[in-house]
Amino acid sequence: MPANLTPQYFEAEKRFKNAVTPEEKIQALEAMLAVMPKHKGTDHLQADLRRKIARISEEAEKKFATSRKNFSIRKEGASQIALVGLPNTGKSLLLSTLTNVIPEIADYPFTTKTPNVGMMPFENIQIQIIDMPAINMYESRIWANTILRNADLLALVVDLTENPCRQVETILQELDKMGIVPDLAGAAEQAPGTRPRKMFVIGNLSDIDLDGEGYRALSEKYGQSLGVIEVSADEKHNLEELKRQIFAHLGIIRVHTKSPGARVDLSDPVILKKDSTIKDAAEAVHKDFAYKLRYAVVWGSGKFDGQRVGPEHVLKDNDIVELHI
Ligand SMILES: Nc1nc2c(ncn2[C@@H]2O[C@H](COP(=O)(O)OP(=O)(O)OP(=O)(O)O)[C@@H](O)[C@H]2O)c(=O)[nH]1
Ligand SMILES: [Mg+2]
Repeated sequence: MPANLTPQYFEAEKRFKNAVTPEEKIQALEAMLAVMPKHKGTDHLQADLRRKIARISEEAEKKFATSRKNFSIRKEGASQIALVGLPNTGKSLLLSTLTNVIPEIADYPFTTKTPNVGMMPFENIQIQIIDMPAINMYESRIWANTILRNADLLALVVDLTENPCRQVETILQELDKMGIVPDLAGAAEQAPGTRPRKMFVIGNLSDIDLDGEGYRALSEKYGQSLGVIEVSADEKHNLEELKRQIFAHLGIIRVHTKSPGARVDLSDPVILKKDSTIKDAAEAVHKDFAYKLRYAVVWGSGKFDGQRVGPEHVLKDNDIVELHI
């Protein structure tokens, strides 16, 4: 099938060839992707462009890392989530209310120039939160490309009073340019070269979405596919529920392992993917444990507490597991 590329595509390609800085190159490649007709005939070309964008970002990141700047943020705690959105939607205020970090917060757009990072306590774990510069901020492209491709969960933060559905669309378009697409259960196969990521929508400023119109529109359009929650960072409305939903979207479980006869420490669980087994838990404790394991005793997901189970037993959140080797 012919690709049928347009004159705009070739213009962007020319800009790419003349580009000097990684930012210019990435922007030109993103423009090529954006104007390219999307059909089977361009699948390979799309994948190729996305790979180039990823490669240039990674190279730039490496170069900066060896000088002084590091564009990736090392994961800490149980999971890493990034707050993504247009300017002035309250990302930085949300970070400061959910963690003990105090970033710059202001009523003018593009306040955040580089990511802010904090740890959010949730029950017996800590979740790392990254407050990103606005997604349409050209200077933060490399940050976005690096961090958003690797975060465990992207929270799309929108202002409920400013056409929130269109904001989600714009964010999804910007992410798509980086090859990042929503990881939807049961979705048709993803385009080649894309990076599926878990995402959900935070509708912020609910304190001024007085008739709830913004939230209603958002839920109707994205409630089923991505999931939507309304909050007010300013009035601290619905933040406890937000924490629970973040945990649920992460798709992780906490498992408390112990050796026979020892007491269980509930404050330091092993973090595993949902539907992990006893074998996975043993492996997470120590590489050798998985094949040395004879059996385990489980409290929580067993038929009864203290049930003896085999390595294939599927665990639930907050299970206590005694590993017998
Ligand atoms: N009424 C109200 N105002 C809010 C809420 N959340 C944030 N704001 C205000 O909105 C403005 C922008 O907040 P920021 O947290 O700086 O927004 P941001 O998304 O980080 O903005 P950028 O860094 O520019 O992308 C500030 O004046 C905040 O006080 C909210 O829930 N309700
Ligand atoms: Mg900010």
